[in-house]
Amino acid sequence: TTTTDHEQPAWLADRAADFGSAGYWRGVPLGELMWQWADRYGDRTALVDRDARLGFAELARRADRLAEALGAAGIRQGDPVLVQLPNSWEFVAAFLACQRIGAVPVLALMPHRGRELHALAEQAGTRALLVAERWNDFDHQALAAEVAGPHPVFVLGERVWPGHLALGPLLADEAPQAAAARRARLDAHRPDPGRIALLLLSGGTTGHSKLVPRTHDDYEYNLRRSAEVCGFDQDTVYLAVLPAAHNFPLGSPGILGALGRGGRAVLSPSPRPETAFALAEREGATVSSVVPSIAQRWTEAVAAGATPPATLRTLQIGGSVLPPETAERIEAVLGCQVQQVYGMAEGLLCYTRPGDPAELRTTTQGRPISDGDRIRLVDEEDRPVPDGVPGELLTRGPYTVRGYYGAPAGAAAAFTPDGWYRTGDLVLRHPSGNLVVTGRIKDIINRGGEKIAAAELEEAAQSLPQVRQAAAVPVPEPELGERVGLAVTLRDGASLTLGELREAFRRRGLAGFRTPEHLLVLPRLPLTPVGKIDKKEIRRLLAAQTPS
Ligand code: J2J
Repeated sequence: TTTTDHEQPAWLADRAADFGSAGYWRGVPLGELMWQWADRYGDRTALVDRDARLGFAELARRADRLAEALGAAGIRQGDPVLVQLPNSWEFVAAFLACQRIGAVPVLALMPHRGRELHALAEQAGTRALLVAERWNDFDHQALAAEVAGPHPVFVLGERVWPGHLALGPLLADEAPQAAAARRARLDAHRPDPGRIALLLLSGGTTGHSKLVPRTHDDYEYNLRRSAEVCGFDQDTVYLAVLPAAHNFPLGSPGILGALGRGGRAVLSPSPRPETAFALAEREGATVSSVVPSIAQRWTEAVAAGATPPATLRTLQIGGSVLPPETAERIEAVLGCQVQQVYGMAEGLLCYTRPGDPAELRTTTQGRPISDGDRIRLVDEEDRPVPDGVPGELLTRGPYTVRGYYGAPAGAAAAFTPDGWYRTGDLVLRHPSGNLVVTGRIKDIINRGGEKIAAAELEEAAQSLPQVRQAAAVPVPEPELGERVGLAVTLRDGASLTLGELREAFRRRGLAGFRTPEHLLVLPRLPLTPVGKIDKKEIRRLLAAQTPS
């Protein structure tokens, strides 16, 4: 079955039957949640960004104003809205504005280019775009104009084109009376909390990128329970250095989890140690979340003489493998506790707990947040593996999806017929009950936590006139964990250098981080005994050619 924008997948009803009445869900749409925070925390600081400091009530008033403007532009409940904004208070306000009217933000990353945005817009059926005018020397407004078709484009920045809408004025604060009237008008159109609240980009599965439909109910539970498990409270100062479009900094517990507890979020435009440390120091950040490659960069900066932020108590690390020795070194050098996070946009979140002994913090990836989370570790035939043996992790639970949005080709393979999500991760159960991620079976490249589907790169490569066959594989590397490698066979008489390949990918509108960094030209691709492309052998060949 195909899900169109205003339809809700059938599995939502099944899951509601399982979890809706069991006390996990509260029936609170995220936009209403924002006002609950505002009523509770008032003028306390919610967000810090550059020189701006926004209180909880102010944030809600500003978001409401944009919410009404989105409505005036024709955006209705269930309408997907493509959001491509950098870490900023405007990102959070725009996200919450969407939530107020039940519009569904589709969270794109800043490095995404034409190829990715067109695909997202088409897959989701987006009805509007919210973008930055420029970012890192790229003209996002021009790209948005290309992608938008007849739909409105909202632009954050100074030089807004005629025909586009300026986001800045639509996020302006206003007098309490006008705000109260607007709040009442918006309350009258409360979105259904059982419906889709946001579409996250899946990094999870083999094949093409997919959109993960998270509902108000499941995401609110995800935030609330994560914040509880991580001990977030009113004194929490969360430093957001990963792109807020990712599930980890957005809601695990991240920005929204900190706000939900009356804490605050400090938005860093970059994870660079110079930028992040200075902000952390200025704002007294107590916790941040990063991928292992950033944690390592921070550690190296301190080892080279930088002063680590004195107030930082916890560094949450997830998104890709963190070797135990690295975890130990991070704790020793940065002087904070490592909290490992094994999570996924599809749902399931595991954290080591603040009280876990050092050995569990450094050698395991934690345990699930919910007693409603179900986990099976299985072999190739979906039979349970013995304890201590790695198996593929299958999961279902109160905040884990049972299908993708729009049922793209191949999406069904990621779920069992009875709705368990196949993570594609190999995991074993540590004697403590915590989980250890030992590897994966899905065909992706995990480049410093950014997931890249091999199939998409192969398709892009095979569309080049020089290329006959292509296979994308990870090339292991100490800095990012993995980089993008591509092995190709060429058409008769053709030649191809890495530089030409990268330029061709750029011209086809692929994000820089998805562009191959290693190229191997072969007379033929190695095959397994059953005649499939032997990616293991290709990985070996590429690693052998790459000095590390
Ligand atoms: C090894 N692999 C990991 C870990 C994720 C919190 C934290 C991370 C993500 C995330 C997230 C890993 N060790 N600690 O959404 O809210 C790999 C697994 C997993 C995939 C999910 C969150 N933590 N991974 O990384 O949707 O392969 O979510 O299935 O981007 O990342 O990727 P993604």
